Amino acid sequence: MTVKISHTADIQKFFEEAAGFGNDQGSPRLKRIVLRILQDTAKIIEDLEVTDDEFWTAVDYLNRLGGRNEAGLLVAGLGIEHFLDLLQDARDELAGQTGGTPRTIEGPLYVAGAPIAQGETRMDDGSEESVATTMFLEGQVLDLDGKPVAGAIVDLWHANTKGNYSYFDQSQSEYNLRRRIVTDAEGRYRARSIVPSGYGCNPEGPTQECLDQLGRHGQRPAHIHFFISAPGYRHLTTQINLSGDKYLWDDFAYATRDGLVGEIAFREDGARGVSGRYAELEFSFQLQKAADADDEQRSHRPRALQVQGA
Ligand code: MBD
Ligand code: FE
Repeated sequence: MTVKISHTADIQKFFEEAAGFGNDQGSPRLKRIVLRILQDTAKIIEDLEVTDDEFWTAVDYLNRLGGRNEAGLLVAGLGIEHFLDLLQDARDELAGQTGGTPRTIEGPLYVAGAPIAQGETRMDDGSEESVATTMFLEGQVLDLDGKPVAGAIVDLWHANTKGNYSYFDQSQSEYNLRRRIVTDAEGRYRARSIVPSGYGCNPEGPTQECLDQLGRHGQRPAHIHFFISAPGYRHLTTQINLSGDKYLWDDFAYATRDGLVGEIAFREDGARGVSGRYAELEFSFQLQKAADADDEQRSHRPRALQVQGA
């Protein structure tokens, strides 16, 4: 028989005490959230008859998840980060703040402080020259009327041919495949880089361990991340997910969306001054007007910052 006690006055009073409602110190906001976590955790334990062994397995899992720095990866894989996008989309719809390039998740692998270039740059350090396909990526930043936004910052990052990101992959050079490009007078940005491979969760890590239990893979299609910002415009966090990838519509992090598929074209005509096969990808972004100064900023999510020379 299922025993339930968490709804009783005694237990509710106990959780309120544990959440700090018996004192006037600390943060009322956090107290409210922690109380709800305690109440809902207790309900899950009761309703699903979670055993003590299951509970302590979960506690150990959280320790291992944090120890491997994978909390941000798990929330992406469980679709919570995508849910935040869907929730913001619904809020925007209600507020009439619509149009332009869709947002999609940032993911856990951004590093702040990438080198800044005017108009165009090269992103790769040449270390994969023998295995990578050179990619020419370009496009414009536009407003909702299709007018160019000059001086916008296109902050972009992507994986190498192994699906790994510099900084998190210590074998890569500092800021490899990470740049900020300031758009020119026509709102244009240009990058020479390499075609990225899709990302796969570490098969030995706690995120993949959970996904295995859910019968799911931990793969993402090849993709390129973007933060796009300009004075007077709403900050945009988005990605281009590459056409032709097996995982394009089977992304473990649910980031691929209509309007965010990049049609990558492979050529071999020598036109770009590279010998052999290379790729072209054109993708333009449309920004909404910012409602206020805060709208121009990305979220305050804690992010990695490369320490120069470290
Ligand atoms: C990635 O490269 C990524 O973009 C996300 C969302 C999760 C894991 C790795
Ligand atoms: Fe990524």
